[in-house]
Amino acid sequence: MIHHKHSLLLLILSLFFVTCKDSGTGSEETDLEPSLRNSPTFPVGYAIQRTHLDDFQYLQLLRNEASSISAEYEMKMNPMYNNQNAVDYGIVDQIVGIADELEVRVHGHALLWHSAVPGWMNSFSGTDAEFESLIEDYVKDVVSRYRGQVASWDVVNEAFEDGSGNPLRNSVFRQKMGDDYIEKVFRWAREADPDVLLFYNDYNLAANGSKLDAVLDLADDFIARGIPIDGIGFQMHISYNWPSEQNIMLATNKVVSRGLQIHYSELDIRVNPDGASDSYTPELDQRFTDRTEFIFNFYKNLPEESQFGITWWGVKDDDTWLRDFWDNQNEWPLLFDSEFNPKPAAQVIIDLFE
Ligand code: 9MR
Repeated sequence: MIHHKHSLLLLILSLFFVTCKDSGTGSEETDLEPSLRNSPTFPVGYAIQRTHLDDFQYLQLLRNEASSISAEYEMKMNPMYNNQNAVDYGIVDQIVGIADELEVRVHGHALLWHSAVPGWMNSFSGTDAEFESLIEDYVKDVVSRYRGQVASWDVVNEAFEDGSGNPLRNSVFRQKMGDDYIEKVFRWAREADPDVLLFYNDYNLAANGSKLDAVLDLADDFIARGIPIDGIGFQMHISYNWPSEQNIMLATNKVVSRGLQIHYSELDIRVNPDGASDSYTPELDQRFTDRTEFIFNFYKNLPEESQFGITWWGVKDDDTWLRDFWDNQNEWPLLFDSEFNPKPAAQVIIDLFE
Protein backbone atom coordinates (compact mmCIF):
# COMPACT_ATOMS: atom_id res chain seq x y z
CA MET A 1 0.00 0.00 0.00
CA ILE A 2 2.71 2.45 1.05
CA HIS A 3 4.54 1.42 -2.08
CA HIS A 4 1.65 2.32 -4.37
CA LYS A 5 0.98 5.61 -2.67
CA HIS A 6 4.60 6.58 -3.23
CA SER A 7 4.55 5.46 -6.86
CA LEU A 8 1.60 7.71 -7.49
CA LEU A 9 3.20 10.63 -5.67
CA LEU A 10 6.41 10.24 -7.65
CA LEU A 11 4.50 10.02 -10.91
CA ILE A 12 2.60 13.21 -10.15
CA LEU A 13 5.80 14.99 -9.14
CA SER A 14 7.54 13.83 -12.32
CA LEU A 15 4.71 15.11 -14.49
CA PHE A 16 4.78 18.40 -12.60
CA PHE A 17 8.49 18.72 -13.16
CA VAL A 18 8.30 17.93 -16.87
CA THR A 19 5.52 20.52 -17.26
CA CYS A 20 7.51 23.19 -15.43
CA LYS A 21 10.58 22.42 -17.46
CA ASP A 22 8.81 22.60 -20.79
CA SER A 23 7.21 25.90 -19.95
CA GLY A 24 10.51 27.34 -18.77
CA THR A 25 9.23 28.17 -15.31
CA GLY A 26 10.88 25.39 -13.37
CA SER A 27 14.15 24.80 -11.68
CA GLU A 28 16.02 23.60 -14.74
CA GLU A 29 19.04 25.69 -13.83
CA THR A 30 19.59 23.27 -10.97
CA ASP A 31 20.07 20.34 -13.37
CA LEU A 32 23.55 19.19 -14.14
CA GLU A 33 24.26 17.80 -17.58
CA PRO A 34 25.30 15.06 -17.51
CA SER A 35 24.48 14.23 -13.94
CA LEU A 36 26.20 13.20 -10.73
CA ARG A 37 24.08 10.09 -10.85
CA ASN A 38 25.34 8.96 -14.23
CA SER A 39 28.80 10.44 -14.76
CA PRO A 40 30.90 9.21 -11.85
CA THR A 41 32.06 5.61 -12.11
CA PHE A 42 31.27 5.04 -8.42
CA PRO A 43 28.13 5.86 -6.40
CA VAL A 44 27.67 9.40 -5.12
CA GLY A 45 25.31 9.68 -2.18
CA TYR A 46 23.84 12.07 0.36
CA ALA A 47 22.56 11.82 3.91
CA ILE A 48 18.83 12.52 3.89
CA GLN A 49 16.02 12.79 6.42
CA ARG A 50 12.60 11.22 6.01
CA THR A 51 10.84 14.59 5.70
CA HIS A 52 13.09 15.55 2.76
CA LEU A 53 11.40 12.79 0.83
CA ASP A 54 8.10 14.68 0.95
CA ASP A 55 9.76 17.68 -0.69
CA PHE A 56 9.57 17.95 -4.46
CA GLN A 57 12.93 19.72 -4.77
CA TYR A 58 14.83 17.14 -2.71
CA LEU A 59 13.18 14.32 -4.62
CA GLN A 60 14.02 15.85 -7.95
CA LEU A 61 17.60 16.44 -6.91
CA LEU A 62 18.01 12.91 -5.60
CA ARG A 63 16.45 11.45 -8.72
CA ASN A 64 18.97 13.31 -10.90
CA GLU A 65 22.10 13.60 -8.81
CA ALA A 66 22.17 10.65 -6.39
CA SER A 67 22.96 6.99 -6.69
CA SER A 68 23.03 6.25 -2.96
CA ILE A 69 21.50 7.59 0.25
CA SER A 70 22.19 7.24 3.95
CA ALA A 71 19.68 8.21 6.64
CA GLU A 72 21.16 11.07 8.64
CA TYR A 73 19.64 9.72 11.88
CA GLU A 74 16.53 7.63 11.36
CA MET A 75 18.25 4.26 10.92
CA LYS A 76 20.07 4.56 14.23
CA MET A 77 19.09 2.62 17.30
CA ASN A 78 17.62 5.43 19.39
CA PRO A 79 14.89 6.43 16.94
CA MET A 80 14.15 2.82 15.92
CA TYR A 81 14.33 1.19 19.34
CA ASN A 82 13.11 4.00 21.55
CA ASN A 83 10.45 1.72 23.01
CA GLN A 84 11.93 -1.31 24.72
CA ASN A 85 8.90 -3.43 23.82
CA ALA A 86 8.98 -3.00 20.07
CA VAL A 87 11.30 -1.86 17.31
CA ASP A 88 9.58 0.82 15.22
CA TYR A 89 10.20 0.20 11.53
CA GLY A 90 7.67 2.72 10.19
CA ILE A 91 9.99 5.53 9.12
CA VAL A 92 12.72 3.26 7.84
CA ASP A 93 10.23 1.26 5.77
CA GLN A 94 9.21 4.54 4.15
CA ILE A 95 12.80 5.60 3.45
CA VAL A 96 13.65 2.24 1.93
CA GLY A 97 10.42 2.22 -0.13
CA ILE A 98 11.07 5.66 -1.60
CA ALA A 99 14.71 4.82 -2.29
CA ASP A 100 13.46 1.82 -4.22
CA GLU A 101 11.20 4.06 -6.33
CA LEU A 102 14.09 6.44 -6.94
CA GLU A 103 16.35 3.48 -7.74
CA VAL A 104 19.06 4.64 -5.36
CA ARG A 105 21.13 2.41 -3.13
CA VAL A 106 20.51 2.56 0.63
CA HIS A 107 23.52 2.45 2.94
CA GLY A 108 22.42 1.59 6.48
CA HIS A 109 23.81 3.89 9.17
CA ALA A 110 24.33 2.58 11.86
CA LEU A 111 23.56 -0.59 13.84
CA LEU A 112 25.60 0.19 16.98
CA TRP A 113 26.78 3.65 17.98
CA HIS A 114 27.43 4.70 21.59
CA SER A 115 25.87 8.12 20.88
CA ALA A 116 22.60 6.65 19.62
CA VAL A 117 21.72 4.36 22.50
CA PRO A 118 18.09 4.59 23.71
CA GLY A 119 17.70 5.82 27.29
CA TRP A 120 16.20 2.55 28.53
CA MET A 121 19.18 0.61 27.16
CA ASN A 122 21.71 2.81 28.95
CA SER A 123 19.97 2.10 32.24
CA PHE A 124 19.24 -1.56 31.51
CA SER A 125 18.89 -3.47 34.75
CA GLY A 126 18.75 -7.08 33.47
CA THR A 127 21.69 -9.45 33.24
CA ASP A 128 24.50 -9.09 30.72
CA ALA A 129 23.26 -12.22 28.94
CA GLU A 130 19.80 -10.65 28.60
CA PHE A 131 21.36 -7.46 27.25
CA GLU A 132 23.40 -9.37 24.70
CA SER A 133 20.43 -11.32 23.53
CA LEU A 134 18.42 -8.09 23.04
CA ILE A 135 21.21 -6.71 20.88
CA GLU A 136 21.51 -9.95 18.93
CA ASP A 137 17.77 -9.95 18.21
CA TYR A 138 17.83 -6.27 17.24
CA VAL A 139 20.74 -6.63 14.83
CA LYS A 140 19.37 -9.79 13.23
CA ASP A 141 15.82 -8.40 12.93
CA VAL A 142 16.90 -5.12 11.37
CA VAL A 143 19.41 -6.62 8.95
CA SER A 144 17.14 -9.45 7.83
CA ARG A 145 14.11 -7.17 7.44
CA TYR A 146 15.98 -5.05 4.89
CA ARG A 147 17.79 -7.91 3.19
CA GLY A 148 18.04 -7.12 -0.51
CA GLN A 149 16.96 -3.50 0.07
CA VAL A 150 19.75 -2.13 2.21
CA ALA A 151 23.02 -2.80 0.38
CA SER A 152 25.38 -2.21 3.29
CA TRP A 153 25.52 -1.35 6.98
CA ASP A 154 27.81 0.58 9.22
CA VAL A 155 27.79 -2.25 11.72
CA VAL A 156 29.67 -0.42 14.45
CA ASN A 157 30.35 3.32 14.48
CA GLU A 158 33.11 5.10 16.44
CA ALA A 159 34.21 2.28 18.74
CA PHE A 160 37.71 3.67 19.41
CA GLU A 161 38.79 6.55 21.61
CA ASP A 162 40.78 9.42 20.11
CA GLY A 163 43.32 9.70 22.89
CA SER A 164 46.44 7.90 23.96
CA GLY A 165 46.58 4.27 22.81
CA ASN A 166 43.14 4.56 21.15
CA PRO A 167 41.51 2.01 23.44
CA LEU A 168 38.03 0.66 22.83
CA ARG A 169 35.48 3.16 24.05
CA ASN A 170 33.87 1.99 27.26
CA SER A 171 30.37 2.00 25.78
CA VAL A 172 27.44 0.15 27.25
CA PHE A 173 28.07 -2.48 24.56
CA ARG A 174 31.62 -3.07 25.70
CA GLN A 175 30.63 -3.10 29.36
CA LYS A 176 27.88 -5.66 28.95
CA MET A 177 29.04 -7.77 25.99
CA GLY A 178 32.81 -7.73 26.47
CA ASP A 179 35.78 -6.59 24.42
CA ASP A 180 34.73 -8.85 21.57
CA TYR A 181 31.34 -7.18 21.12
CA ILE A 182 32.32 -5.83 17.71
CA GLU A 183 32.99 -9.23 16.19
CA LYS A 184 29.78 -10.60 17.66
CA VAL A 185 27.77 -7.90 15.92
CA PHE A 186 29.53 -8.38 12.58
CA ARG A 187 28.82 -12.12 12.79
CA TRP A 188 25.13 -11.59 13.60
CA ALA A 189 24.78 -9.15 10.73
CA ARG A 190 26.34 -11.64 8.30
CA GLU A 191 24.05 -14.43 9.56
CA ALA A 192 21.06 -12.21 8.92
CA ASP A 193 22.08 -11.32 5.36
CA PRO A 194 24.80 -13.24 3.54
CA ASP A 195 25.10 -10.58 0.82
CA VAL A 196 24.97 -7.26 2.66
CA LEU A 197 28.26 -5.37 2.85
CA LEU A 198 29.51 -4.80 6.38
CA PHE A 199 31.48 -1.67 7.30
CA TYR A 200 33.28 -0.36 10.33
CA ASN A 201 32.85 3.45 10.34
CA ASP A 202 34.73 6.16 12.26
CA TYR A 203 35.86 9.80 12.18
CA ASN A 204 39.32 11.38 11.85
CA LEU A 205 40.77 8.23 10.32
CA ALA A 206 42.75 10.24 7.76
CA ALA A 207 44.04 12.65 10.41
CA ASN A 208 44.74 10.41 13.40
CA GLY A 209 47.26 7.76 12.36
CA SER A 210 47.18 5.81 15.61
CA LYS A 211 43.38 5.64 15.54
CA LEU A 212 43.51 4.36 11.97
CA ASP A 213 46.03 1.74 13.11
CA ALA A 214 43.66 0.60 15.85
CA VAL A 215 40.89 0.20 13.26
CA LEU A 216 43.20 -1.62 10.85
CA ASP A 217 44.38 -3.95 13.61
CA LEU A 218 40.75 -4.86 14.17
CA ALA A 219 40.20 -5.40 10.44
CA ASP A 220 43.39 -7.47 10.08
CA ASP A 221 42.37 -9.62 13.00
CA PHE A 222 38.90 -10.12 11.47
CA ILE A 223 40.36 -11.06 8.11
CA ALA A 224 42.85 -13.48 9.72
CA ARG A 225 40.12 -15.20 11.73
CA GLY A 226 37.46 -15.22 9.02
CA ILE A 227 35.14 -12.76 10.73
CA PRO A 228 33.15 -10.96 8.05
CA ILE A 229 34.09 -7.38 7.21
CA ASP A 230 33.83 -5.79 3.77
CA GLY A 231 35.00 -2.25 4.22
CA ILE A 232 35.93 0.77 6.27
CA GLY A 233 34.00 4.02 6.33
CA PHE A 234 36.02 7.21 6.68
CA GLN A 235 33.48 9.79 7.82
CA MET A 236 35.54 12.62 6.25
CA HIS A 237 34.29 15.58 8.25
CA ILE A 238 37.20 17.62 6.94
CA SER A 239 38.27 21.19 6.23
CA TYR A 240 39.58 22.71 3.05
CA ASN A 241 43.12 22.55 4.49
CA TRP A 242 42.94 19.67 6.99
CA PRO A 243 43.98 16.88 7.00
CA SER A 244 46.72 17.09 4.37
CA GLU A 245 46.25 15.51 0.96
CA GLN A 246 49.17 13.27 1.81
CA ASN A 247 47.47 11.96 4.94
CA ILE A 248 44.20 11.33 3.13
CA MET A 249 45.98 9.38 0.41
CA LEU A 250 48.15 7.36 2.80
CA ALA A 251 45.25 6.45 5.06
CA THR A 252 42.99 5.45 2.18
CA ASN A 253 45.69 3.36 0.56
CA LYS A 254 46.15 1.40 3.79
CA VAL A 255 42.52 0.30 3.53
CA VAL A 256 42.74 -0.43 -0.18
CA SER A 257 45.90 -2.53 0.21
CA ARG A 258 44.00 -4.87 2.52
CA GLY A 259 41.44 -5.59 -0.17
CA LEU A 260 38.74 -3.78 1.80
CA GLN A 261 36.26 -1.36 0.28
CA ILE A 262 36.56 2.28 1.25
CA HIS A 263 33.52 4.49 1.79
CA TYR A 264 33.91 8.24 2.32
CA SER A 265 30.73 8.02 4.29
CA GLU A 266 29.92 11.47 5.73
CA LEU A 267 31.81 13.97 3.61
CA ASP A 268 31.55 17.65 4.40
CA ILE A 269 34.23 20.28 3.83
CA ARG A 270 34.58 23.25 6.17
CA VAL A 271 35.67 26.32 4.26
CA ASN A 272 35.44 28.74 7.17
CA PRO A 273 36.98 26.81 10.07
CA ASP A 274 38.26 29.89 11.87
CA GLY A 275 34.89 31.63 11.51
CA ALA A 276 36.46 34.66 9.85
CA SER A 277 33.83 35.06 7.14
CA ASP A 278 30.12 35.70 7.53
CA SER A 279 29.28 35.24 3.88
CA TYR A 280 30.08 32.71 1.18
CA THR A 281 32.67 34.58 -0.85
CA PRO A 282 34.27 33.48 -4.16
CA GLU A 283 37.40 32.71 -2.16
CA LEU A 284 35.52 30.29 0.11
CA ASP A 285 33.84 28.70 -2.90
CA GLN A 286 37.25 28.20 -4.52
CA ARG A 287 38.44 26.43 -1.38
CA PHE A 288 35.41 24.18 -1.61
CA THR A 289 35.92 23.45 -5.30
CA ASP A 290 39.63 22.70 -4.99
CA ARG A 291 39.15 20.33 -2.08
CA THR A 292 36.23 18.57 -3.76
CA GLU A 293 38.25 18.14 -6.92
CA PHE A 294 41.15 16.63 -5.02
CA ILE A 295 38.92 14.20 -3.11
CA PHE A 296 36.96 12.99 -6.12
CA ASN A 297 39.98 12.82 -8.40
CA PHE A 298 41.98 10.81 -5.89
CA TYR A 299 39.05 8.48 -5.19
CA LYS A 300 38.37 7.97 -8.89
CA ASN A 301 41.87 6.56 -9.37
CA LEU A 302 41.53 3.90 -6.66
CA PRO A 303 41.05 0.31 -7.82
CA GLU A 304 37.44 -0.09 -8.90
CA GLU A 305 36.78 -2.98 -6.52
CA SER A 306 37.72 -0.75 -3.55
CA GLN A 307 35.30 2.04 -4.44
CA PHE A 308 32.11 1.79 -2.42
CA GLY A 309 31.39 5.46 -3.09
CA ILE A 310 31.38 8.93 -1.62
CA THR A 311 28.45 10.10 0.49
CA TRP A 312 27.95 13.80 1.29
CA TRP A 313 26.60 14.39 4.80
CA GLY A 314 23.57 16.33 3.58
CA VAL A 315 22.42 17.77 0.28
CA LYS A 316 22.54 21.54 0.68
CA ASP A 317 24.57 23.90 2.81
CA ASP A 318 21.79 24.64 5.25
CA ASP A 319 21.29 20.91 5.93
CA THR A 320 24.62 20.68 7.68
CA TRP A 321 24.94 19.54 11.29
CA LEU A 322 28.09 21.70 11.52
CA ARG A 323 26.24 24.99 11.94
CA ASP A 324 24.71 23.76 15.19
CA PHE A 325 27.73 21.86 16.34
CA TRP A 326 30.09 24.84 16.02
CA ASP A 327 27.66 27.17 17.74
CA ASN A 328 26.00 28.71 14.70
CA GLN A 329 29.29 29.31 12.99
CA ASN A 330 28.82 30.03 9.30
CA GLU A 331 29.71 27.04 7.19
CA TRP A 332 29.05 26.06 3.58
CA PRO A 333 30.31 22.47 3.54
CA LEU A 334 28.02 20.73 1.02
CA LEU A 335 27.61 20.47 -2.76
CA PHE A 336 24.38 22.47 -3.23
CA ASP A 337 23.50 25.91 -1.93
CA SER A 338 20.44 26.45 0.23
CA GLU A 339 18.30 27.04 -2.89
CA PHE A 340 19.25 23.62 -4.32
CA ASN A 341 21.61 25.15 -6.89
CA PRO A 342 24.74 23.10 -7.53
CA LYS A 343 27.96 24.84 -6.61
CA PRO A 344 30.66 24.99 -9.29
CA ALA A 345 32.31 21.97 -7.62
CA ALA A 346 29.45 19.76 -8.83
CA GLN A 347 30.31 20.41 -12.46
CA VAL A 348 34.00 19.94 -11.65
CA ILE A 349 33.21 16.44 -10.37
CA ILE A 350 31.31 15.61 -13.54
CA ASP A 351 34.11 16.93 -15.73
CA LEU A 352 36.54 14.53 -14.06
CA PHE A 353 34.68 11.70 -15.77
CA GLU A 354 34.29 13.23 -19.23
O1 9MR B 1 24.19 14.76 11.35
C1 9MR B 1 23.57 13.93 12.32
C2 9MR B 1 22.61 14.73 13.18
O2 9MR B 1 21.55 15.22 12.38
C3 9MR B 1 22.06 13.86 14.29
O3 9MR B 1 21.26 14.65 15.16
C4 9MR B 1 23.19 13.22 15.07
C5 9MR B 1 22.67 12.26 16.14
O4 9MR B 1 21.93 11.21 15.55
O5 9MR B 1 24.05 12.50 14.20
C6 9MR B 1 24.63 13.28 13.19
O6 9MR B 1 25.42 12.47 12.34
C7 9MR B 1 26.60 11.92 12.93
C8 9MR B 1 26.79 10.53 12.36
O7 9MR B 1 25.67 9.74 12.62
C9 9MR B 1 28.03 9.86 12.91
N1 9MR B 1 29.19 10.69 12.69
C10 9MR B 1 29.07 12.07 13.14
C11 9MR B 1 27.84 12.73 12.55
C12 9MR B 1 27.75 14.18 13.00
O8 9MR B 1 27.55 14.25 14.38
